[in-house]
Amino acid sequence: MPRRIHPIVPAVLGVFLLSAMPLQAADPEIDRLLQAPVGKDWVTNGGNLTNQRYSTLKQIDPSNVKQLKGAWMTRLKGSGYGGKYSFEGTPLVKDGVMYIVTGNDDVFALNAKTGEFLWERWSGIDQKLTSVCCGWDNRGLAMGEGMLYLGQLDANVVALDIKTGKEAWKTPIEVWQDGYGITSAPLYYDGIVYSGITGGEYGIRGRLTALDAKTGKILWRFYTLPGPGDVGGNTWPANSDQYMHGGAAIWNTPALDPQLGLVYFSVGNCGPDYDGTAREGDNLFCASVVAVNAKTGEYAWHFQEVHHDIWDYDAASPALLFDTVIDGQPRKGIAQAGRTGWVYILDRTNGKPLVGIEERPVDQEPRQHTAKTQPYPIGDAIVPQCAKPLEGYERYGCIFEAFWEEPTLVQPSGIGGTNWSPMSYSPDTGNFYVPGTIRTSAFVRYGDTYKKGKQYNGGTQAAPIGSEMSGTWTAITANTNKIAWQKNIPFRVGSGGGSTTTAGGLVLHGDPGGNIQARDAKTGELLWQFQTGFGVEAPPMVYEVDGEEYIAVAAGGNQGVGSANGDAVWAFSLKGQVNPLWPPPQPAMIAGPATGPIADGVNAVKIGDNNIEFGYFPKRTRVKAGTAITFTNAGDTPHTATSFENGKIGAWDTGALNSGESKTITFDKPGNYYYICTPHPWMYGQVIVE
Ligand SMILES: [Cu+2]
Repeated sequence: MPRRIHPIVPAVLGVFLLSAMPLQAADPEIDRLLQAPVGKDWVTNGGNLTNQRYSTLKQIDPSNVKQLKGAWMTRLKGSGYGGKYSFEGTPLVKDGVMYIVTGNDDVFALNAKTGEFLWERWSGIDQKLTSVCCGWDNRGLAMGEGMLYLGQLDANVVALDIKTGKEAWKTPIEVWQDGYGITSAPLYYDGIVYSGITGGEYGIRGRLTALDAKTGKILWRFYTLPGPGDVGGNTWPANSDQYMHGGAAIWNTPALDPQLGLVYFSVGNCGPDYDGTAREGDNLFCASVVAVNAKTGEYAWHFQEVHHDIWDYDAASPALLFDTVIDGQPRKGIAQAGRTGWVYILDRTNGKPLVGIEERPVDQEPRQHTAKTQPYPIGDAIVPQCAKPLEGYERYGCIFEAFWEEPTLVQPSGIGGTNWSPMSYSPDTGNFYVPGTIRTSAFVRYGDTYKKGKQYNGGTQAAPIGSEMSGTWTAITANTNKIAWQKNIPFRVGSGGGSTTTAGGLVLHGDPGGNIQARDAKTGELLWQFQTGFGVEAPPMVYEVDGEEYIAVAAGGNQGVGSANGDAVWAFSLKGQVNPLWPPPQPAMIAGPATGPIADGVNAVKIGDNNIEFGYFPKRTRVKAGTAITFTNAGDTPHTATSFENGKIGAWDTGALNSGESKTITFDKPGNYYYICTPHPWMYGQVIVE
């Protein structure tokens, strides 16, 4: 029987014991690729265990990148093709075969040289899930032991035979009806599959789950919300079960250091998102980077980026491991790009800041139990961190500005900064390549009661009608946390596809307007772009077949950004012959419903119709004074139509409408009435009353 490591053995000793044992890896080849620099194959979501998304291939470089054309483009038979989906998966490639998962959790194997279908596995997932907070998506796959691994929106982890796509095992790690789901790509290493979990908007108890790769048996769970007596348990109110509903989801693939024996992951927002009244304390491990023993799940260290989060400031982007030199000393680093707009750079042996992070006093709101101080990394933020004044709004401020029930403008919004999107790291330049969103939110608190499986937000945050939204691409130098270069761009990419970088000296990334783009890693200069025909909101990856280098990316839009939906995978090479497509409709750069046609005299508004889920139809309607308008939820998840006037909400409100429910509101006075959906505050509608 294998020796069981007693939980009180410190992590560092546990590692010693493990490395002293002569272990036979379950899949030596995949384990070797996972620990090596990425070359011909790309076998895990972040490229290898570091999540650096750095490829050593260099056939394509700044001198020839302009010649790139499509080698092939394959439409995935309508999988994930509908307005409720986002296409966020990174393809994996091994031995000339590409594997890709769509927002419907369907998996396809393609010939990586030609794009031809080899097999397909349709998830058959329940189309009536009510636990999907923010669009149907899946960020990718893992592989090992002759299987592919994926997490599904219905909270199952599934293993497929890599040769046929046939299901090998399926393990529910939770119950979707209770608000749980999986959007992250799992990580495979040394016989274990690691999976995150979603539900930060549903009052879940977040965790990392480790499963036996062969059988799917759950080996251990590390709860991101500690109970009484656990490390961090004293950061929740005593004699309260609030920690059981505090969110702290894991959106992304962990990173893993085999030498240190630690697995690292970023942890999402606290629940209820915008209401801190019932959760006095720092609320670990919300908005944190956490390290645990990779074999046992024992706590090793944590770093909290936002104490007592009330702004939805998740740590959502994947944690990234890198090595650097500071003051002449080689250091083992870990970095995470937060929604706050900062990159947090830490020592991965102990979680202590590597460049420097200061605790500074911040604005206070006693009713929210705001933390007295917040961590301010030394260095540069990748987006502005102060909201501009706006007519109609009395309260505005910088990051960590506290709020109560009066609308308060804060930038970055809770969307980021950097949202789920991965940054990349080039050991050649020593830079991180960080996607950023510039967007201001009007935060309001209103309180909520926990009900199992229901949205549990306690407030909302919509961007003011007419406010500008854009983005940045920034190179941040890893050993100084300073900007090496920065480019302002028209679209929000902080929740877009993130970046990938190469030894050829390129930074590759998508664009919500439909292009895949290549920049010079040293200068940020845009060297090449190619119109794919759909919003590119997934991370590119790089591989080689028969001596030829390819760049591949999924192109299928993002419902939160409003970029064009699709079901395409593109691969590019220097010998490619396929030409670009026409540009799709562009996503909004101004918040609100104020584009598109006005429906005259329409007194019935459907919510979530046509498989779009997160929208109103019509978005704008014009009626005579005294008209009663009926709002009907034709979607699957509960929605509201809630009045939104200069950030104030609820002058009129349908309340939460379940699927099929309606509510009628009579508009007596002429005027212009904007509204939002409070749990999905990127949904806007407008009623013009004459
Ligand atoms: Cu909604």
